[in-house]
Parts: sequence; structure tokens; C-alpha cells
Amino acid sequence: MVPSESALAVPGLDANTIPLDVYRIREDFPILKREVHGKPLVYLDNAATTQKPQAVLDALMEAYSGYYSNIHRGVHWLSQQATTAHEQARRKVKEFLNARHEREIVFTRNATESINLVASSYGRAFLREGDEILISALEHHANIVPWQLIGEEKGLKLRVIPMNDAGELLLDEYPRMLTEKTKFVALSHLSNALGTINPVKEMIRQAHERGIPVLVDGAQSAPHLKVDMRDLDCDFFVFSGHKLFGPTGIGVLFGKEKWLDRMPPYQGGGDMIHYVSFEKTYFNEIPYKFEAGTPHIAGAIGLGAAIDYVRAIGMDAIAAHEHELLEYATQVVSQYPEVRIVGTAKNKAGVLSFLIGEIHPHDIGTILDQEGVAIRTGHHCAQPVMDRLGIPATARASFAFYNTKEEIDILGKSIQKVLEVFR
Ligand code: 7TS
Repeated sequence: MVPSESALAVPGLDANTIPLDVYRIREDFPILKREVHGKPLVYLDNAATTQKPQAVLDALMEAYSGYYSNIHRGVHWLSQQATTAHEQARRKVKEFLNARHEREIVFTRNATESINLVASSYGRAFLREGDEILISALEHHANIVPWQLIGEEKGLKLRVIPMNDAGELLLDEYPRMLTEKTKFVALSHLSNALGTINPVKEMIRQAHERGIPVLVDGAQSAPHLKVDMRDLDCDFFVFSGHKLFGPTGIGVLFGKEKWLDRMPPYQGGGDMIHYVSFEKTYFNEIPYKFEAGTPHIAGAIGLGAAIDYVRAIGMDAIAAHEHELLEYATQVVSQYPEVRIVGTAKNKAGVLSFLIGEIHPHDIGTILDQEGVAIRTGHHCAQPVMDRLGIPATARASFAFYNTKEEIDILGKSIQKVLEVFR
């Protein structure tokens, strides 16, 4: 089968991308077989969190039933097995991100904790009163509030790259906002509320020209697009395991070695030290310096299994499939004149935010739920995006590689139901 035109429209994809076999893939996800309110589940809330393939469930089960033990400290066999599996998971993350070294991969709880770590540690070490941090109008609260917290502590100023009504950043404004006062840039790669893909590679290049480090919030991009640390050249990159078909409670911070080495610890405790006395403590080397206490051992192993799983499908094939779903869903919902799509950026990934007339998004979500369709309604932890667009909330369907066009047809028919109820 030749990939369709729309599949080829995904930036960075070539004609050799082999389409994925969605019906075979669905067999790997036990939860997708279940019914909700007597209807087959149509799970379209993938931007909130994603479902887990059997391979991840098996890896968790095996970790707990086969070789579970605490890591980095035991001389006994089980501890060595668990340590090896945990560090192998770190290697898988490093390869997935095309990072230079495992030292650059810190395990955290989630994307949120990864950003808090950087804001707190980098902020304490390198930011001074009057310095400016530049973020964008498209950020999730996780890439706003940590900067406000350190900002208040240190007297920093938060500046915001504006966006247009389509949900695209004003890229002409951006270089003008990079001044001698700008000391850090933090950008979402893919907007969870609108689906906009930001041109972060070029934005990183422009910041670097002025010697300014950049953090990329990859919570939405890492599960859906190919991401490459050496190509992007960002200083920091964060994502959550649970959005990448892995377990909850495990996240990743990628940081360039030159920064992680110079940054102070985020939390103190076991494992992050080299030597402790009451007078003075010597910290462990990176990444362990940032991993205080017993980590989510099985979570990291489960994330490693999730990475193996998505890499076997191929990130290009995943991006192409989801792009096709987005285009199809856009057509399907556009049949209804009452539907207004919120977020119409030219470069968009599998997120479709919409409104139906004056109907409250929560009512849309409730009626869709009765049809077995799970979507998200609300501000999506991106209240400034909603404020900018002058709306309190949207209904949001977000896609993953296991979704089908038939499911989008069901979404369309459910929207029809909403219209009938409110007519
Ligand atoms: N950054 C972005 C862009 C996100 O979409 C999210 C979560 C986060 C950070 C935080 O991720 P966490 O795993 O640390 O919570 N976004 C969403 C969402 O869109 N609906 O629920 C969570």
C-alpha cells in the first residue's frame, strides 16, 4: 500500500514510510476491546493519557514477579537484575531521544516534575533579579507555573510570545523578544489544547545565536512525532511516560551534560549522594545527582518496553497515521455548520479542539460519553490559551496510532446526536 497524499504531507516524512496495520495493533491493547455504556469504547483522550499495550503490562508484571528489588545498592542477585533492567531502560530513552549519553537522561515522575526541576535548579544557579524568561502563548500550565514560582523567588520577569487566532506563534515577534535580558526560553513543542506544532528547531537556533538556553516541553510531541535531541539541539527536553503508552509516575528530563553538571540538586536524599557527613555532603555524578530516593523502578522498565513498542511500529508511521486521522476528523466534523474548530494552525498534529454552537463543552462530552466516545472537555490546563481566544473551554478529541477512521465516523455521528438533543 502506498501512503496517501495526506500522510506524505507530514513534515520530515518521506514516501518510504510504511503505513501501520491499525487493526493488528489494536489487538495489542486489552482495554480497547471493552465496552462503555453498552457501546464499543472509542478512546479519543490521548492527549491526557494513552492506553498501554500488552508488552508494557507484561514488562511491569515481569519486573514485579521476576526480579523486583531495590536498585543501585544491593550486592544480591535480584538487586543486580533490577539495577540492570532500570539502567537498560535509561539506555532505551537515550536512544529514543538520540541523546549523546545516558548521563543526559534523568528519570522523574512526569513532564511536570522535569520542568519544575529545571526551573528550580537552573533558576537558583543561573538566574538573577531582573532576568527575563520567555515562554509562549501556547503553554500548558506545567510550563508556566514553575517559572512563576522561581520568578517570584528571584525577581524574574516572565514574557510571552504572542499567537494569532489560528493558534500559531507570531514568529516575527519572537526574535525581537530575545533581548540581552532574556536568560531562558521554555517552549511547548506541540500544543495540547490546539494541536499546533511549533517550529522549535528554528526557535532554538535563534535563541542559541544569542547564547540563550532553551527547554522544550515534549509532553505531547515525544509520543507522536520523531524527536531527536542532536537535531533539535535543545538544552532541555521533557516528557511523561504515561502519554507515551508507558506507566504513570515515570517521566524524563533530558539535559545537556554541560548544564546538568553545573546545576545544583533538586532534592536531597539517598542515591543522589557520593558521600555524606554532618559537615559536608558530596553529590553523586549525573544523572543520579537528580534522582534522590528510590525511583519508580518498574515504571522506568515499563517505559523502556513502551519505547521498544513504538519504535517497532516506527515514529514516522505513527505520525503519518495520526496526521491522516486528523485530516479525516477535520473533514467529518466540518460537515456540521454548527461546529467550530478551535486551533487551525497550518502545522498541526492529532488534536482536534472544537465547539458546537453555544453548547457547553461539558454537555458535548457527556453526550459523547453515552455513545462510548471518550473526549476531554475544559480548558486543558491551558487557561491562557482559552483567554486569548475568548472562550472558557473546548471539547477536544486527540488521536493515537491505534485510532481508526471508523472511530472518527462514530465521533461524527455522536456530534449529530448532540445537535439533535439541543435542537
Ligand atoms: N505539557 C504539556 C504540553 C501537556 O500536554 C501536559 C499534560 C503536561 C505538560 C503535563 O504532563 P504531566 O504528565 O506532567 O501531567 N497535558 C494534559 C492534557 O492535555 N490533558 O490532561 C493532561
